Amino acid sequence: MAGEIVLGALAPHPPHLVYAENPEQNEAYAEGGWETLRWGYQRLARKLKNLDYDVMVVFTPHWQTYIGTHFLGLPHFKSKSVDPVFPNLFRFNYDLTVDVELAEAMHDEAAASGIITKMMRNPDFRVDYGTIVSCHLLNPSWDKPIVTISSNRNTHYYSAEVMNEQSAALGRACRKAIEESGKKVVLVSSHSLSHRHFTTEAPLPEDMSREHIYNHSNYVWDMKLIEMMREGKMKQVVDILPEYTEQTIAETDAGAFTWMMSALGYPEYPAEIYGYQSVIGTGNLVASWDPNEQTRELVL
Ligand code: 2X7
Ligand code: FE2
Repeated sequence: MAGEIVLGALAPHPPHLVYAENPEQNEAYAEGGWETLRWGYQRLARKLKNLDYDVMVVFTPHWQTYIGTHFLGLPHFKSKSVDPVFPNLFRFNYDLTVDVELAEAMHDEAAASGIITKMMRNPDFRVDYGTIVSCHLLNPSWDKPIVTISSNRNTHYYSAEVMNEQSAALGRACRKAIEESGKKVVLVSSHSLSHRHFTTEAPLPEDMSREHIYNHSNYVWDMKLIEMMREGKMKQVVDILPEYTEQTIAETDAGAFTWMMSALGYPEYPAEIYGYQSVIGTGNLVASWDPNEQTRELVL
Protein backbone atom coordinates (compact mmCIF):
# COMPACT_ATOMS: atom_id res chain seq x y z
CA MET A 1 0.00 0.00 0.00
CA ALA A 2 1.24 3.52 -0.75
CA GLY A 3 2.58 5.47 2.19
CA GLU A 4 1.11 8.81 3.12
CA ILE A 5 1.49 11.92 5.24
CA VAL A 6 -1.37 11.73 7.73
CA LEU A 7 -0.74 15.06 9.49
CA GLY A 8 1.58 18.05 9.46
CA ALA A 9 2.18 19.82 12.79
CA LEU A 10 3.72 23.20 13.55
CA ALA A 11 5.29 22.47 16.93
CA PRO A 12 7.32 25.26 18.61
CA HIS A 13 10.19 24.16 20.83
CA PRO A 14 10.96 26.76 23.53
CA PRO A 15 12.46 24.61 26.31
CA HIS A 16 10.26 26.64 28.67
CA LEU A 17 7.29 24.49 27.65
CA VAL A 18 8.86 21.22 28.76
CA TYR A 19 10.22 22.94 31.88
CA ALA A 20 6.69 24.10 32.75
CA GLU A 21 5.29 20.55 32.37
CA ASN A 22 7.74 19.00 34.89
CA PRO A 23 8.18 15.63 33.15
CA GLU A 24 10.32 13.12 35.04
CA GLN A 25 13.03 13.28 32.31
CA ASN A 26 13.80 16.96 33.00
CA GLU A 27 15.97 17.93 35.96
CA ALA A 28 14.62 21.46 36.49
CA TYR A 29 11.44 22.27 38.47
CA ALA A 30 8.80 24.86 37.49
CA GLU A 31 5.63 26.26 39.02
CA GLY A 32 3.87 26.11 35.62
CA GLY A 33 3.63 28.83 32.96
CA TRP A 34 2.74 29.26 29.26
CA GLU A 35 -0.57 27.39 29.67
CA THR A 36 -2.08 28.67 26.42
CA LEU A 37 0.59 26.82 24.45
CA ARG A 38 0.81 23.79 26.73
CA TRP A 39 -2.95 23.22 26.76
CA GLY A 40 -2.99 23.60 22.98
CA TYR A 41 -0.24 21.02 22.72
CA GLN A 42 -2.15 18.67 25.03
CA ARG A 43 -5.19 18.91 22.76
CA LEU A 44 -3.09 18.14 19.66
CA ALA A 45 -1.36 15.28 21.48
CA ARG A 46 -4.82 13.76 22.15
CA LYS A 47 -5.62 13.97 18.44
CA LEU A 48 -2.34 12.20 17.66
CA LYS A 49 -3.15 9.43 20.15
CA ASN A 50 -6.22 8.61 18.05
CA LEU A 51 -4.37 8.86 14.74
CA ASP A 52 -2.98 5.77 13.04
CA TYR A 53 0.66 6.54 12.23
CA ASP A 54 4.03 4.76 12.19
CA VAL A 55 6.63 7.49 12.58
CA MET A 56 7.17 11.20 13.27
CA VAL A 57 9.56 13.07 10.99
CA VAL A 58 10.80 16.29 12.57
CA PHE A 59 12.75 19.10 10.89
CA THR A 60 14.62 21.17 13.48
CA PRO A 61 16.43 24.55 13.44
CA HIS A 62 18.73 23.52 16.29
CA TRP A 63 20.62 20.83 14.42
CA GLN A 64 22.43 23.20 12.10
CA THR A 65 24.50 21.77 9.26
CA TYR A 66 26.55 23.87 6.86
CA ILE A 67 27.29 21.22 4.23
CA GLY A 68 24.07 19.54 3.20
CA THR A 69 21.03 18.12 4.96
CA HIS A 70 21.64 15.37 7.53
CA PHE A 71 19.32 12.61 8.80
CA LEU A 72 19.54 10.68 12.09
CA GLY A 73 20.85 7.28 11.03
CA LEU A 74 21.09 4.94 14.04
CA PRO A 75 18.17 3.04 15.64
CA HIS A 76 18.69 4.35 19.16
CA PHE A 77 19.95 7.53 20.83
CA LYS A 78 20.19 7.99 24.60
CA SER A 79 21.83 10.89 26.43
CA LYS A 80 21.14 14.17 28.23
CA SER A 81 20.13 17.20 26.16
CA VAL A 82 21.04 20.57 27.70
CA ASP A 83 19.80 23.81 26.18
CA PRO A 84 22.92 25.95 25.68
CA VAL A 85 21.04 29.24 26.33
CA PHE A 86 18.66 27.99 29.04
CA PRO A 87 20.53 25.25 30.96
CA ASN A 88 18.61 26.44 34.04
CA LEU A 89 15.37 25.21 32.38
CA PHE A 90 16.26 22.22 30.25
CA ARG A 91 18.43 19.24 31.16
CA PHE A 92 16.44 16.41 29.66
CA ASN A 93 17.35 12.70 29.76
CA TYR A 94 16.15 11.27 26.47
CA ASP A 95 15.95 7.72 25.18
CA LEU A 96 14.51 7.55 21.68
CA THR A 97 14.22 5.25 18.69
CA VAL A 98 14.72 6.17 15.03
CA ASP A 99 13.11 4.73 11.90
CA VAL A 100 16.43 4.31 10.06
CA GLU A 101 14.77 2.67 7.06
CA LEU A 102 12.62 5.76 6.40
CA ALA A 103 15.54 8.11 7.15
CA GLU A 104 17.65 6.31 4.54
CA ALA A 105 14.81 6.36 2.01
CA MET A 106 14.41 10.15 2.42
CA HIS A 107 18.18 10.61 2.30
CA ASP A 108 18.46 8.59 -0.93
CA GLU A 109 15.52 10.32 -2.62
CA ALA A 110 16.87 13.76 -1.70
CA ALA A 111 20.34 12.80 -2.97
CA ALA A 112 18.82 11.52 -6.23
CA SER A 113 17.19 14.93 -6.72
CA GLY A 114 20.56 16.69 -6.39
CA ILE A 115 20.47 17.73 -2.71
CA ILE A 116 23.66 17.23 -0.69
CA THR A 117 22.85 14.75 2.10
CA LYS A 118 24.46 12.73 4.87
CA MET A 119 23.37 10.10 7.40
CA MET A 120 24.38 10.79 11.03
CA ARG A 121 25.91 7.50 12.27
CA ASN A 122 27.80 8.78 15.33
CA PRO A 123 26.46 6.87 18.39
CA ASP A 124 27.58 9.71 20.68
CA PHE A 125 25.69 12.37 18.72
CA ARG A 126 23.54 14.57 21.01
CA VAL A 127 20.04 15.04 19.66
CA ASP A 128 19.11 18.75 19.69
CA TYR A 129 16.55 20.25 22.06
CA GLY A 130 14.27 21.33 19.18
CA THR A 131 13.61 17.70 18.29
CA ILE A 132 13.16 16.71 21.91
CA VAL A 133 10.82 19.52 22.96
CA SER A 134 8.50 19.19 19.94
CA CYS A 135 8.41 15.38 20.07
CA HIS A 136 7.89 15.30 23.83
CA LEU A 137 4.97 17.70 23.73
CA LEU A 138 3.31 15.94 20.78
CA ASN A 139 3.89 12.44 22.13
CA PRO A 140 4.93 12.46 25.82
CA SER A 141 4.95 8.64 25.93
CA TRP A 142 7.67 8.48 23.22
CA ASP A 143 6.09 5.27 21.91
CA LYS A 144 6.74 5.97 18.20
CA PRO A 145 10.03 6.14 16.33
CA ILE A 146 11.18 9.45 14.94
CA VAL A 147 13.43 10.74 12.18
CA THR A 148 15.20 14.10 12.59
CA ILE A 149 16.24 16.20 9.61
CA SER A 150 18.86 18.92 10.09
CA SER A 151 18.61 22.53 8.94
CA ASN A 152 21.14 23.26 6.20
CA ARG A 153 21.82 26.96 6.83
CA ASN A 154 21.00 28.26 3.34
CA THR A 155 19.34 31.42 4.69
CA HIS A 156 22.56 32.55 6.30
CA TYR A 157 24.95 31.25 3.66
CA TYR A 158 22.84 32.50 0.72
CA SER A 159 19.40 34.05 1.38
CA ALA A 160 15.87 33.29 2.61
CA GLU A 161 14.82 32.92 -1.04
CA VAL A 162 17.43 30.20 -1.67
CA MET A 163 16.32 28.47 1.54
CA ASN A 164 12.71 28.49 0.31
CA GLU A 165 13.73 26.82 -2.98
CA GLN A 166 16.01 24.25 -1.34
CA SER A 167 13.61 23.23 1.39
CA ALA A 168 10.71 22.99 -1.06
CA ALA A 169 12.82 20.54 -3.12
CA LEU A 170 13.60 18.59 0.07
CA GLY A 171 9.88 18.45 0.88
CA ARG A 172 9.07 16.98 -2.54
CA ALA A 173 11.80 14.35 -2.15
CA CYS A 174 10.64 13.38 1.36
CA ARG A 175 7.03 13.07 0.19
CA LYS A 176 8.08 10.72 -2.62
CA ALA A 177 10.14 8.60 -0.21
CA ILE A 178 7.21 8.43 2.23
CA GLU A 179 4.78 7.36 -0.50
CA GLU A 180 7.16 4.61 -1.60
CA SER A 181 7.78 3.47 1.99
CA GLY A 182 4.18 2.35 2.57
CA LYS A 183 4.28 4.10 5.98
CA LYS A 184 1.89 6.54 7.64
CA VAL A 185 3.89 9.59 8.65
CA VAL A 186 3.36 12.68 10.81
CA LEU A 187 5.53 15.63 9.74
CA VAL A 188 6.70 18.05 12.42
CA SER A 189 7.93 21.56 11.67
CA SER A 190 9.68 22.53 14.91
CA HIS A 191 10.00 26.29 15.42
CA SER A 192 8.62 29.60 16.67
CA LEU A 193 7.09 32.21 14.35
CA SER A 194 8.48 35.71 15.11
CA HIS A 195 11.70 35.18 16.95
CA ARG A 196 13.11 38.29 18.59
CA HIS A 197 13.63 37.44 22.23
CA PHE A 198 14.52 39.32 25.36
CA THR A 199 18.15 39.11 26.36
CA THR A 200 17.40 39.08 30.07
CA GLU A 201 15.22 36.64 31.96
CA ALA A 202 12.76 37.27 34.81
CA PRO A 203 14.11 36.07 38.20
CA LEU A 204 11.38 33.41 38.06
CA PRO A 205 11.25 32.36 34.36
CA GLU A 206 7.64 31.18 34.66
CA ASP A 207 6.45 34.52 36.09
CA MET A 208 3.69 35.15 33.55
CA SER A 209 3.33 38.79 34.61
CA ARG A 210 6.60 39.36 32.70
CA GLU A 211 5.68 37.54 29.48
CA HIS A 212 4.65 39.46 26.36
CA ILE A 213 5.45 39.66 22.65
CA TYR A 214 8.71 41.45 21.81
CA ASN A 215 7.02 44.18 19.75
CA HIS A 216 3.73 45.02 18.06
CA SER A 217 5.12 44.68 14.54
CA ASN A 218 6.04 41.02 15.18
CA TYR A 219 2.56 40.45 16.61
CA VAL A 220 0.85 41.93 13.53
CA TRP A 221 3.00 39.81 11.20
CA ASP A 222 2.28 36.63 13.18
CA MET A 223 -1.47 37.36 13.16
CA LYS A 224 -1.40 37.94 9.39
CA LEU A 225 0.25 34.57 8.86
CA ILE A 226 -2.26 32.82 11.12
CA GLU A 227 -5.16 34.45 9.27
CA MET A 228 -3.78 33.11 5.98
CA MET A 229 -3.37 29.65 7.55
CA ARG A 230 -7.03 29.71 8.60
CA GLU A 231 -7.96 30.62 5.02
CA GLY A 232 -5.94 27.77 3.54
CA LYS A 233 -3.55 30.03 1.63
CA MET A 234 -0.39 28.05 2.22
CA LYS A 235 1.27 28.70 -1.13
CA GLN A 236 0.89 32.43 -0.50
CA VAL A 237 2.30 32.03 3.02
CA VAL A 238 5.38 30.27 1.67
CA ASP A 239 5.77 32.95 -1.00
CA ILE A 240 5.94 35.74 1.62
CA LEU A 241 8.15 33.78 4.06
CA PRO A 242 11.43 35.44 2.97
CA GLU A 243 9.96 38.89 3.71
CA TYR A 244 8.32 37.68 6.94
CA THR A 245 11.53 35.98 8.07
CA GLU A 246 13.54 39.13 7.54
CA GLN A 247 11.01 41.48 9.20
CA THR A 248 10.42 39.39 12.34
CA ILE A 249 13.75 37.48 12.50
CA ALA A 250 11.42 34.48 12.34
CA GLU A 251 12.58 30.94 12.99
CA THR A 252 11.15 30.08 9.56
CA ASP A 253 14.74 30.91 8.49
CA ALA A 254 15.53 27.24 9.15
CA GLY A 255 13.45 25.96 6.22
CA ALA A 256 11.26 23.59 8.25
CA PHE A 257 7.96 25.27 7.45
CA THR A 258 8.58 25.44 3.70
CA TRP A 259 9.72 21.79 3.75
CA MET A 260 6.49 20.72 5.48
CA MET A 261 4.19 22.78 3.24
CA SER A 262 5.91 21.51 0.11
CA ALA A 263 5.62 17.90 1.31
CA LEU A 264 1.92 18.47 2.08
CA GLY A 265 1.39 19.96 -1.41
CA TYR A 266 0.62 23.52 -0.12
CA PRO A 267 -2.75 22.90 1.57
CA GLU A 268 -5.75 24.91 0.43
CA TYR A 269 -7.81 23.73 3.41
CA PRO A 270 -7.86 25.53 6.81
CA ALA A 271 -5.20 24.82 9.40
CA GLU A 272 -6.25 23.59 12.83
CA ILE A 273 -5.19 26.31 15.29
CA TYR A 274 -4.44 25.10 18.84
CA GLY A 275 -2.90 28.17 20.51
CA TYR A 276 -0.63 31.21 20.15
CA GLN A 277 1.51 32.69 22.93
CA SER A 278 4.82 34.44 23.44
CA VAL A 279 7.77 32.79 25.15
CA ILE A 280 10.50 35.19 26.31
CA GLY A 281 9.12 37.58 23.66
CA THR A 282 8.99 35.15 20.69
CA GLY A 283 5.70 34.35 18.90
CA ASN A 284 4.70 30.68 19.02
CA LEU A 285 1.84 28.86 17.33
CA VAL A 286 0.70 25.26 17.74
CA ALA A 287 -1.19 24.25 14.59
CA SER A 288 -1.78 21.29 12.32
CA TRP A 289 -2.80 20.45 8.77
CA ASP A 290 -5.01 17.39 8.49
CA PRO A 291 -5.37 16.16 4.87
CA ASN A 292 -8.34 13.99 5.92
CA GLU A 293 -11.55 16.02 5.66
CA GLN A 294 -13.39 13.55 7.95
CA THR A 295 -11.06 14.17 10.91
CA ARG A 296 -10.11 17.82 10.24
CA GLU A 297 -11.46 20.06 13.01
CA LEU A 298 -12.15 23.71 13.71
CA VAL A 299 -10.28 23.87 17.03
CA LEU A 300 -9.97 27.57 17.80
O1 2X7 B 1 14.74 27.79 20.63
C1 2X7 B 1 14.08 28.59 21.25
C2 2X7 B 1 13.03 29.28 20.59
N1 2X7 B 1 12.85 28.99 19.42
C3 2X7 B 1 12.19 30.24 21.19
C4 2X7 B 1 12.21 30.77 22.43
C5 2X7 B 1 13.06 30.51 23.47
C6 2X7 B 1 14.05 29.61 23.47
O2 2X7 B 1 14.42 28.75 22.52
FE1 FE2 C 1 14.44 27.71 18.52
